[in-house]
Amino acid sequence: MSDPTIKGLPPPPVKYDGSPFRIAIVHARWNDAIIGALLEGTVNKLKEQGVKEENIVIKTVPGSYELPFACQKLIEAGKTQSSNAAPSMLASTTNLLSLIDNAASAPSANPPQPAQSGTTASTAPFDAVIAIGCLIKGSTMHFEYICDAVTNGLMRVQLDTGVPVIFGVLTVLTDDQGLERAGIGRKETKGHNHGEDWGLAAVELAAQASDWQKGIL
Ligand code: RBF
Repeated sequence: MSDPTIKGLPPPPVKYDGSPFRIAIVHARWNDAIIGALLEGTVNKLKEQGVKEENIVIKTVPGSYELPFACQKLIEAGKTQSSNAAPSMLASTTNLLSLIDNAASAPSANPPQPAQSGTTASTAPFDAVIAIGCLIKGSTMHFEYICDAVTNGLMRVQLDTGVPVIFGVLTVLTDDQGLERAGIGRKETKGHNHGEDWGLAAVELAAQASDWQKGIL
């Protein structure tokens, strides 16, 4: 008998091409068995949608509470990296002037690195960021506070930066709920790996946001 459930994500109306996009993933390390499976599901789906492996940047933070800050900084870093890699005419003029102004000053501790030869990795700003974490309820109010802060924080980052931030944070009441939502349940039904949905959502939002940015509806 087919599953009578009506819950869940149907396939997108069109298949979006992920090949032009650069996607960042930031994941928490708490509850690492669950996180590992979610990360794998996310990356596999991104690649299935055409995102190039070299254009998937993965960073980690200790816990989910750190995710909003890390996403915001990574989005900024992507923009900075992009402007360092391809300076505009105005920026190059400014850079030349600053060379004269700063001729006697000490060199930067972290000078921009040239692209490694042979790599085709993009240095464009990120088209979407996926925040992955798993919060499991304990016996205190900690869970409620972190869930609330992370959810609001991630929403704020995407609205403030204009870069889609995919909410890949499980907020579960038991270990089993977490394992099942990562597709590694202990019962006969392993459950569904929600990382796959997050990979799909990232490509869909990146494609739509990039069109909308150009005025294409
Ligand atoms: N981080 C998670 O990503 N998932 C958790 O289930 C989780 N549970 C926590 C429970 C307690 C009691 C504490 C103190 C922290 C927990 N964290 C968890 C870590 C939290 O997100 C953050 O990394 C730390 O609070 C440091 O800012």
